[in-house]
Amino acid sequence: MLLEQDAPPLPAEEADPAFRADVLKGFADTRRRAIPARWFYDKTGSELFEEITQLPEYYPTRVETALLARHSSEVAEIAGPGRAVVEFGSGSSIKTPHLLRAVNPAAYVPIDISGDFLRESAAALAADFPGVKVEPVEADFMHPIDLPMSVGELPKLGFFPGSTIGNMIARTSVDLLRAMRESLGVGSLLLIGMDRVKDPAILVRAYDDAAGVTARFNLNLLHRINRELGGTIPVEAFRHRAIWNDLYARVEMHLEATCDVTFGIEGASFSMRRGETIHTENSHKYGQRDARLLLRAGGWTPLREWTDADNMFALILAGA
Ligand code: AVJ
Repeated sequence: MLLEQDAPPLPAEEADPAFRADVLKGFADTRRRAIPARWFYDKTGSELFEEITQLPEYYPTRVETALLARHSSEVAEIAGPGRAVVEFGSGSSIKTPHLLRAVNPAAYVPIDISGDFLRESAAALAADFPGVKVEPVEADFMHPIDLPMSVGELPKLGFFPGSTIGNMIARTSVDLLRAMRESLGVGSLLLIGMDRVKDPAILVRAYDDAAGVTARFNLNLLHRINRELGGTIPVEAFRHRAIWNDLYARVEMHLEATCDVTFGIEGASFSMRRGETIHTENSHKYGQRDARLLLRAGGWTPLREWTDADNMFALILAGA
């Protein structure tokens, strides 16, 4: 059982200034309160996300891992030997061994914003793949990245699994794809996972599971604000909501006030009426043609794609 009670707040100087800025700005816009999804992933949030990936309703991780196990050898045939595999937002790198085993790259460059996680999983992979030079880079992959000198000459295979691109609105996704093209260079490949548009009932269940794990994941953001920013948010006055927004083809997660509430965050006071929400995440879904168009808009040419029998999830290989 994970503990999410509010531990004593961190002294203000230890709080991440970017977190503070996003939260204060997010609560101040009373027309549309929103906090970027990246702030879900403190230690508890990362553990809860791992739990989400095991849920019966949350199909993306299972389906994508099966697709990788099944089709990595075809990726390897196209990529050829001696590439540098560059993984964006590697996190725990759980899906990577399938790809590395098949592609047998010269180097593996995991990029992640969270250094601790990054070094741990990089060390584990280095031990399992002694022939592969592992060069972790601690960086925010939303910006173009200078890759380590040692992989400069190698042709690249970018790897962006997990439908992470789904968290971004279209304009940001295109910016990211273009930044990746710049980081990896002409002649590189990109293997990307995207979640498909499907029956909204299946989608909503994947983000509102019966065991309530996703609800805890969402509500943990409020605990985190209380912990790290000295907030006084009454977390029990909020409930998790997952809705399908058909116009934008995305699942949205919100935190809804179940009664009128007033609370403080770092000296500022905020009020919400019952029924008002904080928008905490978008998870965009892509049809086959949507996915191809998005890639081309970002400067990538779709080369091959693989999907499961039920067309739940797609792995797409594109070239720059
Ligand atoms: C990690 C962004 C791919 O959108 O499916 C899972 C995050 N949020 N359940 C997703 C998430 C709630 C996940 N991504």
